[in-house]
Amino acid sequence: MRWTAQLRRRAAAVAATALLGAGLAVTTGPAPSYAAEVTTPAACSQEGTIAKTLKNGTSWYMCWNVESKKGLVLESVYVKAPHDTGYRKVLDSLALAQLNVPYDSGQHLWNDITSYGFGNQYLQKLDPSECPDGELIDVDQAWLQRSGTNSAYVTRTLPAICVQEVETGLAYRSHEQDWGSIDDDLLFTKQGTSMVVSTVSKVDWYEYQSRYEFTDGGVIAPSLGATGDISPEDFADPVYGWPVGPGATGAAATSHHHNAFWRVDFGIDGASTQRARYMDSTSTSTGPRGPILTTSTTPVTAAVGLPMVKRRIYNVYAPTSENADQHPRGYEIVFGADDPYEAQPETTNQVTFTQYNACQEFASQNQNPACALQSVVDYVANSTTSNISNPVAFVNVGFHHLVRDEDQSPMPIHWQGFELVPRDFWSMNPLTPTARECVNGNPGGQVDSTTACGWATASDVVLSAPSQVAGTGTPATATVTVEQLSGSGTIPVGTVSLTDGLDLVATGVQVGTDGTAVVPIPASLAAGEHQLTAVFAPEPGTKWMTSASSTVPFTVEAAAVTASPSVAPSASPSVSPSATPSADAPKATRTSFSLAKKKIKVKQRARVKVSVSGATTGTVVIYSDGKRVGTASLTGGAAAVQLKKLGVGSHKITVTFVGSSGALSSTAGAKVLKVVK
Ligand SMILES: [Cu+2]
Repeated sequence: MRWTAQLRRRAAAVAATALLGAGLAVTTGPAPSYAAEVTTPAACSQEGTIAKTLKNGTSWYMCWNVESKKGLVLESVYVKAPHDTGYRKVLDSLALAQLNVPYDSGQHLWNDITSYGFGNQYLQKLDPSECPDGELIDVDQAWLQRSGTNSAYVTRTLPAICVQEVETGLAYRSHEQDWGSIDDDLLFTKQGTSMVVSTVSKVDWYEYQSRYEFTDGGVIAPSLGATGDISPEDFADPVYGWPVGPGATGAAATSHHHNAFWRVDFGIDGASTQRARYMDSTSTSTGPRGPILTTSTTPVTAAVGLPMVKRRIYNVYAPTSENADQHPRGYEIVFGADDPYEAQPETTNQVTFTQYNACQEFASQNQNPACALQSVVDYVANSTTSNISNPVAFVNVGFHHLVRDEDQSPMPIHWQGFELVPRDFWSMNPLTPTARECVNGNPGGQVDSTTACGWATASDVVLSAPSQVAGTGTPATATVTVEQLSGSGTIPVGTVSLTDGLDLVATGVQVGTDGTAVVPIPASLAAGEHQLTAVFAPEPGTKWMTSASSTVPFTVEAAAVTASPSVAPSASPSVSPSATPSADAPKATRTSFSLAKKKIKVKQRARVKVSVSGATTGTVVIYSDGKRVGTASLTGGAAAVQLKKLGVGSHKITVTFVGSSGALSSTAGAKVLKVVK
């Protein structure tokens, strides 16, 4: 599924490139006043690179390193949205800066990062089962291990970083439906994914997952998950905690805070000047139906510690880097659940902004000798800057752990973290579908992409055969149907291209007045498996919009080798001429389908469920009275299809499975669909 989506995107990109090459007009937005976009980010000077293009087309690129105290450090974090031509930098670096754990009894106060660390012996080897569908990255380590008066130089390599793409559910949904109507119309919906980069470190009884999520919507979400076991050294009077053993008065596990700090060194678009500010929305008076909130912006010019305030947004932006709407690109710091610990000065503030200073690496007990043992409080007190231009945020997320019975061995993981959310980094949702790209500013009512952006199309492709022999005299053809989805046109005007992954197979075939184009598959197509996609490119100047078909497999068999005269007639007689190579004969299939409703209204679109036994993938085509009204790709031998709108009357619906190299085609007999006014 994932690869299919990528191929489709690539296909569309190739078609777009082909159009540019042909010198056709392409409209673009106003040029940004500043562009630090790069085709490929600079190679990593640190240990390695993490780069991934997510299912919806958003790409992330960054360098990683594991340091003895901080553990995983991510540097030079770049993002590229599907419609972007290049990458832009978001962060210079991102890492944990402290994990401060004071116990409520006052008996213990740990600083897990600076006193122990997430690297060295604390970094855990990950089992492949901990990184499902992901990639484990080996980390080379070297450190001096002290044990009493002895010390030994330890080197080891262990799989310790997991990089995964995970499902995140609904990314967006917008249904072009009239108010109060239950009729289906254009639906824009997408399921999202994220790249997750994580490590596990074990510090005494607790085990921590350090997790960084990078969503296809451009969000970066650092978080820390605590699991392992509760501290056996911290059982005391129930007034400081909660009983977790039998009975009400037994030993109680002492409550404690987990005060996690991250150091975020912003690098918005690589700009030399960045600014920090925060926006507060406060209630000042009451309007006729509810309170009035006004939003004020406060620039951060000097280093400052800022306490948690409701409805406050912290924002770092690059004044010279503007998006297509002439708004400065930036990111904001967004908090979910946060319970800051205010009993010590360095954990009181939620965000501490400072001017970048290389020696300020940790939020407290700083380990860099140039500003040894300092904390965020000292950074603010010692700062002389009154014009911050390279902001670093120390972000503090607190979690007060009042231990539960359920927190016993192994303790379920509990999370704390925050999000770095793009604020005007793009002028639109980075996943905006083409048909919504023109919706910018006040939509002026219910969004109607039919009139706002152009006329949506859908492309389908059916191959005349699932395969051909290389160099054949009678190549197979691809019949491409371009269907109008919205707008007041009738037959889409433009040309059709056929792509195979990144390769253009055929191009420039005009769509006929019947809405179809027959594209010959070149006889020269190389032997092997191909994944063909049809892409409709509208005639410039029309309101039609581009669309790509789903991908269909196509096999090109190698041409038979002509008998060479040098083959001696004495060829071993033991080879039976009837011994044909065991090419699997295509399997017979059986197609069946059901109509969701036997009777629908003329404004509605019928739905059909198709199942094909004997095939799991391939294309099915739905006909009404012999005319194509829908196609779909099978998933696991089944497909659900929404048909084109049909005229009033009775229609004979049939379904054909097109067949593939491994499965023969089959057709299901007619069912009657009634369409009424
Ligand atoms: Cu805890």
